[in-house]
Amino acid sequence: MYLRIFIALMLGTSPALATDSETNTCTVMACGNPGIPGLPGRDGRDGPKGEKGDQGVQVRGQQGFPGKAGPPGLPGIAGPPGQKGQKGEMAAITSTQQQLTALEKKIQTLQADLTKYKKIVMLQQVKVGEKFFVSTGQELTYSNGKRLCENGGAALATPKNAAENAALAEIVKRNSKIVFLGINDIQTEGRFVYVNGAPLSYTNWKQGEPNNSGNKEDCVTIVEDGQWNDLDCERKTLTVCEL
Ligand code: MAN
Ligand code: CA
Repeated sequence: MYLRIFIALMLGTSPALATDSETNTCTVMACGNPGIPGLPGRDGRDGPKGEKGDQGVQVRGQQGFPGKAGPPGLPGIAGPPGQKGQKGEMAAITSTQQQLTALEKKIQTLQADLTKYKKIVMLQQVKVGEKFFVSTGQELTYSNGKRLCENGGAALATPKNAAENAALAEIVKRNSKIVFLGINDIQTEGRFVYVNGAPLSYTNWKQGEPNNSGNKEDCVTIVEDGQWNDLDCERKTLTVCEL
């Protein structure tokens, strides 16, 4: 500045004529001490838009609380029926108790029946040694009685000794009915044999018997006193079998 002023003086030109962006507000003669700074200028215009910045690091946040329950859905189709459940304990006990009571009642009835049948059997049969004489309760001809016994796996009563004869006589007395023995002389008149054809090993004829009365007595009966009498095979007597 001072250099310019000096040059101006030397060239005879007025510094005032010198125009300059820094000096056009004052003249050489007017410049003194600097004045106070002026007010700030107005804001400049906005600059051009900057480039987009880098995407920041994205950190996933924590899961939030569950939302409220939605409205209930429509009912589904009914499934197939399940398997039958087990009986309740009490029901099972009650059922067992009822079955037990029913069984006890049945046993009582059976016991009463058994006692009765035992009496019936005792009255119908007599045991002598290993042999049993059993009454069938039926009055039949010799052949029908024989068949009845044999069909039952037995044979017509055939006492082979005094003890057996006495036992069979007991049944005759109880029933007040004579009984056919498993003895006959059908094959040969006057020759009595067992059903198997063997000759008799024991007899207990009543005095005067066998007399073949009417020439038609080929079978043998035992009467109440245990004695024997030959009789018509077609007569009907109490059928007693032996086992
Ligand atoms: C009498 C006797 C027996 C005979 C019977 C027939 O009792 O003559 O010998 O068997 O009659 O009914
Ligand atoms: Ca006779």
